[in-house]
Amino acid sequence: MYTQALNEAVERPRVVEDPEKLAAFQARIDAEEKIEPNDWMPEAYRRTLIRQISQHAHSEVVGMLPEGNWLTRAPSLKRKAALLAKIQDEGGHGLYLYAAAETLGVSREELYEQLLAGKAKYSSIFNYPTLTWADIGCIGWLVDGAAIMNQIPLCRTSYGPYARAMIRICKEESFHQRQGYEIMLTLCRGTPEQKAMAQDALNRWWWPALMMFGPPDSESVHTEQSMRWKIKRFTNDELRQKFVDATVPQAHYLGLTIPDPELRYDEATGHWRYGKIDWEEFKRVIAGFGPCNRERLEAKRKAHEEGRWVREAALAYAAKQRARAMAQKIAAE
Ligand code: FAQ
Repeated sequence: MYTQALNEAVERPRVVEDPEKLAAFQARIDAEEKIEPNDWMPEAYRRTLIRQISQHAHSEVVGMLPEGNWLTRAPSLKRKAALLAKIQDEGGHGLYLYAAAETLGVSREELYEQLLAGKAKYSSIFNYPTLTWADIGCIGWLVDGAAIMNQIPLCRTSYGPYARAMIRICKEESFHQRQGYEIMLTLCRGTPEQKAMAQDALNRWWWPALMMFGPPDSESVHTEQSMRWKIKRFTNDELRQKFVDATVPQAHYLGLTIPDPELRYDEATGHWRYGKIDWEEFKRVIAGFGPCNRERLEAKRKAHEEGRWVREAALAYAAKQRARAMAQKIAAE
């Protein structure tokens, strides 16, 4: 489950590319031109994008589940409305991203089947449980915060449809981050029990949030090539450091303690230095053995099955409309 290196169904035979075309392609990338769906592109560039964009889309739709857990228990109508809107946004992000992936010659159904079969990856972070209301604050503050740090540079990614999708997504993620931080602020200014709940959530989400940026650069198999193609603009470690630098002062403002005894400010570089990340835990989670991997995929499969009649009804309705339009056209001729 959840261990496949690359979506099997979208893997194409390795091709030997024409060196002249490759050089011209790289020159376009170097000149900061956007690559569009009908442009020539190396097969490996196309595969890399399908892999990254589909994993990203899957993350958005699986990411709806941990928050969905708190919809019926949000502490007020206002909180419930905001959470509902946020979760709907994530569904929309999935939609834009699947649509961007489709421009590369793969169908949304094919990609979704890969997810349901447990063969496609999605972000490790969504395999952790949401135990208290403070977890909803932490998801907005830290998970959306990490997502924005990673996604702002993707607005300048070299593939046009992905870059354009990311612009809208980032605007919405920014609202998500603020609603999460505001929940944390309210809890931290509340009763001692509420503040303790906020600290407990931070303790559980901090390290998984750092893992969202992917393995360290020394172990990242795709970074070098993706940077050359300007799909990625920063390495995993660079973005992780930016996130830590931005987030530590926010935790201090909340009066919370980052659960890292080795965290210290490095005057010489102006960066917050953090302790060792448990990469064994990361590997376990992406291999399918995180706390909620099984639950997440089961929920997605159940929703897909329960939505079957809606898809069938929509297709039947569209077919009926087409037949009617055709009959009217014939009658008019
Ligand atoms: N979890 O060589 P690299 C969100 C995999 S959206 C699982 O460094 P790359 C919104 C990686 O796929 C969050 N797997 O790979 C929201 C690769 O496996 P493969 C998602 C991970 O692609 C908020 C292998 O490890 N965001 O949160 C993870 O150059 C709140 C080697 O890694 C995106 O997808 C991980 N954390 O860099 C929704 C952003 N990290 O394919 C709801 C776009 C790495 O060879 C609520 N993606 N892996 O089998 C990216 O920027 C990149 O794909 C990285 C990984 C940076 C994630």
